[in-house]
Amino acid sequence: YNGQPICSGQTDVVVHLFEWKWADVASECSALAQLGYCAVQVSPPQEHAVLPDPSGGEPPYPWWQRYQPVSYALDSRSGSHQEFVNMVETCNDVGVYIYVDAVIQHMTGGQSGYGSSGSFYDGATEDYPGVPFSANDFHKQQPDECTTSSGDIENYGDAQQVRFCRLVGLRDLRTGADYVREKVVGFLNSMVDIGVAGFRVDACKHTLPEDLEHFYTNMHDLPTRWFPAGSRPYVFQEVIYVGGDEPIRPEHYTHIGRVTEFRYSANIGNIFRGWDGQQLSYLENYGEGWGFMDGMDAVVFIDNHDNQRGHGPGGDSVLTYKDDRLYKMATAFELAWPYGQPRVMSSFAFDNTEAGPPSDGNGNTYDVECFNGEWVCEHRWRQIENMVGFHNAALGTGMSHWRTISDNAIAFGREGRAFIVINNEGHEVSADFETGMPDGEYCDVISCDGPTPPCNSCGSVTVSGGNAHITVPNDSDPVVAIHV
Ligand code: AAO
Repeated sequence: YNGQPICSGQTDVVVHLFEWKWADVASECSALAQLGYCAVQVSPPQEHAVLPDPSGGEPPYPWWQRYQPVSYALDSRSGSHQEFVNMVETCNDVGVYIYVDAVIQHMTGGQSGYGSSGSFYDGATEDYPGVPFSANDFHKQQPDECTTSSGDIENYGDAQQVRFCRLVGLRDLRTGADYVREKVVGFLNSMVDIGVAGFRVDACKHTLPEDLEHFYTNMHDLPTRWFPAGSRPYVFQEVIYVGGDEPIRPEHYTHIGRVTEFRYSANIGNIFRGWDGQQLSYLENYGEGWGFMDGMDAVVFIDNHDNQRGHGPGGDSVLTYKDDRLYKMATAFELAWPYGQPRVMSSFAFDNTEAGPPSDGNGNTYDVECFNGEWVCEHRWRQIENMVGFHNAALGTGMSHWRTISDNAIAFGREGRAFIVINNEGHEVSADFETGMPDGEYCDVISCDGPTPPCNSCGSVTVSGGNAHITVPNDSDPVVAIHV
């Protein structure tokens, strides 16, 4: 397999437009193309449970109802089949590709009802006529399958449970069976044929790599309307590992696709917060040097839709839009540092961790309006969107000119393509740097609209003989970043 992300042009940055409607994603794509984003990770597009009254006193229509498939009809809270097709075509036409969040290891919890496309389902009897799936298509409590008395995963230290029991009660598909495989492959191919270029595959820890490999190898080539003949869909897999001694690890999946590197997210929060004895100077070998997977196998992120709200792993250390100053600094590092494929999170604001996206009382999601207090749009914050340009200008080069100014102030370059200084000291930092950059004047892309002079009332850096004097004040954006 080839771990190269499918992108058009010199970029590999993914943005997760979490819970956006298809029509809004479609209208965003030309801006994303301008900014240099490669692809959009979209929320699960298949028919899902609709939960006006979830148990446990949770708010109506929680965001996670979309992780409970009812059928493979492309008709969801984000829009209809036709709106999905329009989005894929509109974005592909401007060279921004769609990566779908594929929920293929399970169906719903134990409740019954009607899905977002009107299909009946009954989790208790494992009946999903919209596919159709029935009881025989799900793992059972029997010696060669699920061995817990609850039928749920109780112990992540037991690989058999993790693969064959239910993840939080979600009906667990027999992904080794021919009929289930045929339906899952059919679902994936229905999207590939529309023009979807890649997949974030959900909950891979709970499926055997050989079953996933079957899905991947049986996908069609990407349509030649947009992609060179013979192009294969791109795949990255969600396998959570932050530490401990679980038997199932991300490295068990890297031979079939990239994998989300949760250690990156977990540790970067501690480093920028200065918790757990961490400091910025330790970033010098961030990546393999920290025991993470090979960077060519990794997808990296500061936060994701789970750990930004206490689902999955992580805890208080995870940085989110709520810690905006540290979040912008950490994201600048992520996009400047040559390790892994970077993903940028784009959130809706929340207080309740279970609440769905901004919507009316019937769970109909509102149109996106960035910065209105409800749609956060981190991917459009100047300090973040401009770092996409930095990332792309430096793509393919290694790290160079590392400098530890002090424990929490660092600088590094990218072999003459770019240079960044990050100051988390709590006071101004001012120093002479060897940057390796071609001589000239550069605008600081953190404070300026773009990299090219004149830098009107924003920061500029003059490089002479490869050297520059750079001052990073202790303000709301204590980062200076320049690139060719
Ligand atoms: C909802 C309700 C449930 C209900 C269920 C069925 O919340 O109460 O039982 O419906 O009716 C999302 C939500 C779930 C929601 C679900 C379905 O997060 O709350 O359930 O939709 O609506 C595991 C999986 C990982 C998964 C993660 C959430 O391995 O794949 O749990 N993420 C994906 C999605 C996620 C989605 C699903 C999967 C399901 O991104 O949004 O769920 O489609 C350990 C393991 C991890 C494990 C966590 C679970 O982590 O390693 O693999 O993730 O536990 O908490 C330390 C350790 C770390 C450990 C962690 C535990 O940090 O180092 O390894 O502690 O906290």
